[in-house]
Amino acid sequence: MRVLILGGDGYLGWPTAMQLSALGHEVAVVDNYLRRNICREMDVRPLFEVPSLDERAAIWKEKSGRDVKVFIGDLMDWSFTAEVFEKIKPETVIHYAEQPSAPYSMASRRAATLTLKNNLEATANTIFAVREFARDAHIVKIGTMGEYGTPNIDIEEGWIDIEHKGRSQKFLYPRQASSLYHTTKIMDTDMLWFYVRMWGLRVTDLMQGPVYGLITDESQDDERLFPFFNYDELFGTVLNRFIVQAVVGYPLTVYGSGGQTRGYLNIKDTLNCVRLSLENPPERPDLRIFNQFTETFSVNELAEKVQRVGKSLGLDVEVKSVPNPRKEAEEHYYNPSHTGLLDLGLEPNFLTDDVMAQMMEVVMKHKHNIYRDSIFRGVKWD
Ligand code: USQ
Repeated sequence: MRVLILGGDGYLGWPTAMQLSALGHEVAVVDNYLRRNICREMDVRPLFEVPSLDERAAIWKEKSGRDVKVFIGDLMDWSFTAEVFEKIKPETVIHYAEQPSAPYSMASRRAATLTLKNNLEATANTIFAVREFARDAHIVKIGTMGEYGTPNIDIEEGWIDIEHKGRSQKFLYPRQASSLYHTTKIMDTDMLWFYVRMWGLRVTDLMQGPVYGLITDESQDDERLFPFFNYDELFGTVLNRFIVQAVVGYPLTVYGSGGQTRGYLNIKDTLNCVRLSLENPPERPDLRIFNQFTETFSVNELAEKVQRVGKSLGLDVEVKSVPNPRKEAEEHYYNPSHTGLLDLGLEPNFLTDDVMAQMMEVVMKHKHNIYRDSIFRGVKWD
């Protein structure tokens, strides 16, 4: 299949490109290095240097013999977007090309408008380019479980049947996010649903929880192919942060009371969920939604696990509650369904002690790179 990955430089984009390329798909990647630039601007760094996309494609070619085409440019620029889509004529478009940090989106007016503009315009241009150059393409879009927030009722997989005054209809499940970043993902979903109705697109919107991990099958024997691994407050997801904090002797930063519960998944499962969606496309027109996570944990449960596994490796891990910089429920009901991807054949990689110990061992090798000042910045939501 001809696959175009938007946001191919990111934490998930590059590992996805390698996996699909290894499976024999024709893969092209697009990126404008937004994440690299924001990291530089905000003075945060991933755990290890990541070669440029062209360099990574060359390393991958040398190892696998396979080509990944690279396009560097901005999807907010229509002429660039049109040129890429016209050249590649993708059968599947995987759309990761978003400013992905909730804390960054809350940091300033400039960060907020950048997030809004980038995320909505890149999505709009993708939709228009599909209509113009790849009419039948399947769009696989990364959404977020954060679109739903933490409602006091069970979370369904994207849709809910409402009965009202004796009549009924299926609607998008109610969404109420707790950051501007998450809100742009709600807007993306609404936009995609609008154009599914107008133009008959076929879309899979993957409501993903926080991802952890850094090794995938294609990168395990070559660190030059590892993805970005951020542990700073802006771009690091909570478990990746806790692993680094444990290694460097920084007390684990549990925000508030630590009862915040989310659905988590291993980076290997992100790749498998995206691959399963690509291999099993919906018929046109459809907005198919899957909830993409494998297990739920509270922040306290994650901290307790990291502390226990850290101790078994001889690390002295302290857990410390810090005042929550975010506005979010710290104790809440959370029961989201997630059967769609399991039905397609997902075999989850669960968060075992071995998985955490393996992550800690890799991080220990790079301990000298850890930049303590970036671990906690206290970007306030209000
Ligand atoms: N948290 C802590 N301590 C920390 C960092 C986070 O207690 O040092 C808490 C947060 O307050 C939150 C939970 O851990 O309650 C998860 O935070 P996170 O930073 O791992 O995840 P989040 O900001 O919600 O965003 C991440 C990804 C985003 C994705 C989202 C899925 O960066 O791209 O959309 O996870 S979800 O959270 O389900 O919306």
